[in-house]
Amino acid sequence: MGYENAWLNYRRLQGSAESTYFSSDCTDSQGRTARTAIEELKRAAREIFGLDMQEKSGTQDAGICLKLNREAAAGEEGYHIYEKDGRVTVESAGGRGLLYGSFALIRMLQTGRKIGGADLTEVPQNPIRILNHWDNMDGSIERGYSGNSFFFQDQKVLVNDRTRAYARLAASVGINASVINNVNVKGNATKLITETYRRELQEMAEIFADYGISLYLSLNFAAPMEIGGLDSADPLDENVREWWSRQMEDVFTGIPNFGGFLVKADSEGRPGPFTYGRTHADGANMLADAAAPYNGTIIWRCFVYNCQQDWRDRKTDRARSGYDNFMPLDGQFRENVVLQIKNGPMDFQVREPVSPLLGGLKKTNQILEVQIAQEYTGQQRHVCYLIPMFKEVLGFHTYCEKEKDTVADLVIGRTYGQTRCGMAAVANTGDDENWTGHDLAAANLYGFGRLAFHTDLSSEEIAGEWIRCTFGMQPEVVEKVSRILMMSWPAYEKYTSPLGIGWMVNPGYHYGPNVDGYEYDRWGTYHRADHMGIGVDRSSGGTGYAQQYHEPNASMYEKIETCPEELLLFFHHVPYSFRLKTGKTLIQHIYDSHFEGAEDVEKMVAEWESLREFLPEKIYQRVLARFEHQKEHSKEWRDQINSYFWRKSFVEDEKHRTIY
Ligand code: GCV
Repeated sequence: MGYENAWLNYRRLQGSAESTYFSSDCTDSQGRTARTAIEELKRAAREIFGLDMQEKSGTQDAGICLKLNREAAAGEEGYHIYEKDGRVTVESAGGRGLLYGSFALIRMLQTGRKIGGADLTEVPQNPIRILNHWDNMDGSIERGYSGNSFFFQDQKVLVNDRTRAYARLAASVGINASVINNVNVKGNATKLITETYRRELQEMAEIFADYGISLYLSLNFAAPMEIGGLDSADPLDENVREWWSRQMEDVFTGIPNFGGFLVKADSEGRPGPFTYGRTHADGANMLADAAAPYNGTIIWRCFVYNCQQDWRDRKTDRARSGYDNFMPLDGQFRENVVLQIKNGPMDFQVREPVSPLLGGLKKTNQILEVQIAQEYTGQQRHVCYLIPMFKEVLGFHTYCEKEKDTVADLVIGRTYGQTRCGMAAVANTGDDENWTGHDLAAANLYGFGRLAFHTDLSSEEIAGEWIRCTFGMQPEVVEKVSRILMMSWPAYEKYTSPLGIGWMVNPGYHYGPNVDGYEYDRWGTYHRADHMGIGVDRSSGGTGYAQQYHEPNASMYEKIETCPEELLLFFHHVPYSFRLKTGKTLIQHIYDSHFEGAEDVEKMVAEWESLREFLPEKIYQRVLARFEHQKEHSKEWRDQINSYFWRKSFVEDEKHRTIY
């Protein structure tokens, strides 16, 4: 399928004074990313001004000069853009910085910022800014809502124009690493580390390297047995260790700019060190030792829990499992291991508390994992701009120290001085023409990159940039699309599962309402509703999960009175008659919230409909079709949930609206 250029869809600027800078460029760097930067500037000159940019050798007479200065204060990935006497300089200590600076310069044009007099320095805060693709070798994507994979098809690795287009998009927002295959590594994906796929992966890695992106792979912990002919994958077995050392040598020396591996072990049926009575530190360290000679990174996921739970058992709590499994190992991991921690303790619900591992672990490298694939947030059929959620997570005070204690401080390495740390997103792309299925879902991909670069950017700023780059600068469009984006996550929460309860979805595919879908299941995901009340008691009298936080968070969550209401039912079992701060009873809040959420969708649709004349018809229609579905589907959510609770509680809606 063809592809569009998403936010890199440059629009013509007629008669703009800025065009004079774009008549010529130069660089004193021989590096490949600087080369890419020059090509990107030329492309922008062509597409925005219709200019054929001339490349000069001297720095004196060029309009834009990319200057490599090993001493530059902005470092290897940061940049300083300044204009003086009609010339623009982009300065950095590294090729990546020159590339990011060039994209920033183009973004200035596309968002209407003046280049004349510019003096802008930006340094990415997170060292690792990585996308995790859950793409399978047959071309399907686990939790993919935008078509098929553009990395794999029919058990083959794809390398084509789209590979470069992807790398461009990712690099333009500062992504510097990408894991291309699913963390559930099975079948031929296990062989991605062997000769079988080496040539294609080399080609892909070369393209990625042009854009400053390191290729990563997910690996199968049982590979020594599945493809190595060994009878064990025990991380302390010498034969196993040697086998991994040989594999790592082949991969790291055979694939240019290879970054390392992502590992899901002992989780949801995947193999891991537990089989051999070993710890996750034993497992991760074995791989880390094998990767160390090449400065390779092992990213080890903390998504480890018992998925064979008995729903009758009220003491076992899935929310506790990340902390229970990994806290005892703090300080035992090698320097090139990074633990990747999902933002919440469960699994990417529309609202969860921040994982207590963030701020719990003090001597271990950490990456925050978020999901921009909208698995539980509308699957890219509903609009749900997730950057405000990520901002809340990043801004959360863990109280792990007296200062520099937010999640952002932790993952950028400000709290404990780590350099292998950062942010990961489960990606939302596929081979759909517009990359993300829902056009507005591209704001999450764009936004993740920008936020990982700069955790201080606000959700509104990011939305504004993305809208201007994607749709242009008409004030109506900027204002209304921004309003839609900003109200979308709260709306989704209101009509699906407010107050932190989560999980009321159809099992397996996780779409659409099903209040008891996961209630009598083995996955540890319960709401415990009865005729009197709802919620999970995670205080000391319940599962004790609230005590995994530092004070004062532990006490805040422990008590109903101080627990933030948006998480009330995550932490407490609450009677329907309980009065919230608004004075409403819990049951009335449930009814109101679902009616309100569905009304919010109608407002969003009306905003979109009023924009028809300002948008390309194709995009307008594409989004409208999704909105029409969302409108109907939000009513389905509203009616099913409200009817369920009315039938359970027998309490009438004070406003006597229709409940079935
Ligand atoms: C890739 C959830 C998803 C799974 C996913 C898993 C994970 O359980 O539903 O599809 O597996 O998370 O993050 O590993």
